[in-house]
Amino acid sequence: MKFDVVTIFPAAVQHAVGMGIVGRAVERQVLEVVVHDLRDYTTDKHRVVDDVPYGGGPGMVLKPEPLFRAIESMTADGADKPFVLLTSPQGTVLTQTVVERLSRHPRIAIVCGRYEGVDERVRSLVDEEISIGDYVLSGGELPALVVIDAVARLVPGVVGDEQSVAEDSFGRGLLDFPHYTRPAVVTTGTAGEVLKVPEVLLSGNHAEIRRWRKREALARTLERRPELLAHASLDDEEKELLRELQADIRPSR
Ligand code: 4FV
Repeated sequence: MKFDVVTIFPAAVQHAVGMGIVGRAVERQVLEVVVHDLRDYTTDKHRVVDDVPYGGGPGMVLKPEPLFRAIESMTADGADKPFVLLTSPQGTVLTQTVVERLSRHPRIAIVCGRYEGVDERVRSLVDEEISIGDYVLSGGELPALVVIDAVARLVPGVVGDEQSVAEDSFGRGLLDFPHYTRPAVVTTGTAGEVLKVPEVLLSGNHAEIRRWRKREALARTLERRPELLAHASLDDEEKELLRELQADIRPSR
C-alpha cells in the first residue's frame, strides 16, 4: 500500500511516519509513504501557498494551484491514480468500518488543510473528505497520521501478529477487554493500595480466559458505549453473556 501526503510541514509528517509500526513497515517496504512539501509546487520565489479569502473575513486560505500541481504530479509518471482524501471537519467521520473500506485502496493521497482550509475548487480533485472528530484542529496533518496509522494496521504484514489486529477493539464492534502484565501484584505509591491481576488470567485455563475477556469487553461496551452493541457481530457465547449482563443491570420487576 502507498500513501502520499501533501503538507506545508513535511518534516513533521516524515518524522511521525518513521516511528513505531508504520516506521518499521516502511523500512520493510510493506508500506510506502511519500511526503510532498506543498511549497515545492509553487512557482513564485516566496513559495506562497496561501492567500486572503475572497469576500473578506479572518485568516487565510490554501491556494488552489499548488494543490492541483501536487495532486496531478502523483500520476505524472503514469502511476495509478490515488484515492484522494482531504482531512477536514466537513468529512466522513472516521470509524473502523471506514478504515476497513479505505484499506482496500492500493494507493491513498491525503491533502492536509491549514489556516481556514483549502480553496473550494480543490475539492474537484478530492474523492472523499475524512474527519477524525467534531472539533477544530490547526491543521490536517494529525488527522492524516491517524488515517495512515489506522489503515496501515490492516495492511497484511504491517502488524506482526495478525491475530492482534483481528482482536482489536472495534474489530468486531466492541470495546477492548482489560489487559494486564507482570507483576501479578502492585502497590500504588500514594494510597499503598494492593492491586492484583484477576485470578482467571493466572489460571492457564484458556477457555475460561477467553470467556472472561468476552464478558469484560461486553460489560465495558454496555457501560460506556451501549450504542455500539447494535452493530457488533456477536457469537452465540457473547449473545448469552450479553443477556446475562443485561439481566444483571435490568431492575427486577
Ligand atoms: C480536522 C478534523 C480539522 C480545520 C481547518 C485544519 C482543520 C484547518 N481535519 N478532522 N477535525 N482540520 O479540524 O480532520 O485547516
